[in-house]
Amino acid sequence: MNSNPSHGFGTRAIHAGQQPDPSTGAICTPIYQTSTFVQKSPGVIVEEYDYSRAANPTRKAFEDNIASLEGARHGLAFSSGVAATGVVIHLLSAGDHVVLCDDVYGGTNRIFHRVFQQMGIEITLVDMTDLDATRAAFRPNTKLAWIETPTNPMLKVVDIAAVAAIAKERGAITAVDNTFASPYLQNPLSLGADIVCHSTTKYIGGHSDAIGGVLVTNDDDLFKRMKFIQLSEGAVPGIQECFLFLRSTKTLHVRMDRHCQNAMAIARHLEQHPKVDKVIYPGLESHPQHAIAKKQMRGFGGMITIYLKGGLDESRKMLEKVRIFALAESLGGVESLIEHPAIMTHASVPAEQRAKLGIADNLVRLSVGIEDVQDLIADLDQALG
Ligand code: P1T
Repeated sequence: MNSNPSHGFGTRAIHAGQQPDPSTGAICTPIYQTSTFVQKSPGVIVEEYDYSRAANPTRKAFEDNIASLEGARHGLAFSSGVAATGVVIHLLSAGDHVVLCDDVYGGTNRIFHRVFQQMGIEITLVDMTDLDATRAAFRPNTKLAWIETPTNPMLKVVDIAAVAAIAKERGAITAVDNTFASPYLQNPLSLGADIVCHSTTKYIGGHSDAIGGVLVTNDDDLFKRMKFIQLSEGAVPGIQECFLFLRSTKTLHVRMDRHCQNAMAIARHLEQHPKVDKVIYPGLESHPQHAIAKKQMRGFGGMITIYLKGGLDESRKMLEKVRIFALAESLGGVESLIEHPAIMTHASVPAEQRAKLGIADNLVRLSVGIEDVQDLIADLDQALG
């Protein structure tokens, strides 16, 4: 049982990074629940393992698996998506400049502006769907372009190849938060990005039962530097989490197909709904970057953002009435979730920026799960009714 880069996604999802346990034949990679590893003689270690903050076999299997799914040579796992994000920013030094996608997860916005800006990192927010504005945002000291696509929560689609080419020309690296697409739908390294980041809490974990993050890269030097930061800062995932993520990637392709199918049906339904003002979904022809989504994604994902007719009262009414959709932060699990970005996931984004982005009181975000779609549609209809 093994896997190589020429295998299809499903085969790699199930096999990459794993082989039967050599001592027992166990088909699943064991949970190596150990903090340390016995040495034969001082400094003489078995394989690469001396201490689990540095490396652990269950974590290594997950890191290799996710690297394979992104078409990368190297993978690194972290205790959360924001921990992974922080490691990329730690590649920079005071005085360096970042061109940051203007619409990103609230916690990403917060770590850039409220943790790293005060340490001397300079930041320019830009609407990366506007390539002229993006080009103009670069400065001589720009070291990093941070893309999120599709964006959270406005589902803007950024042309990864175009922005990565601009960054390269200007001597900066490009990192892409690929959480909303998952490696099944989009592989930014193949489009010129240097680093891919995921919150594995979302589609990769897929069951809303674990928090984690990963970084992958093909660049040996970036890998060495990020591995050093992983070791030095120690924001590594627990071993049980690594096992859960490794178990979950085996069904990622099957789950994502259903997420995409359900989301498309719901987006089309809501487009016709009298209580809905506007539906934002990259798979709809009405989406302003639909052509880019078609070019760089293999499917349009499970996230939908809608504007209701009305304001906060109408949003509250709907969000309190859902029965199958659960009112909760997060996304990407098998169960459908719904939330209010302005009050919940993006409350930490300054009100002025929220207003600029369109994160209004009548904006509602859906994470469409893999339940039966007719039940989901009926639930939304009764909640809107
Ligand atoms: O929650 P954590 O695993 O630390 O991941 C942070 C993160 C990073 N990137 C994106 C695109 C994200 O959406 C998130 C987390 N997002 C939510 C919790 C949310 O409800 O949007």
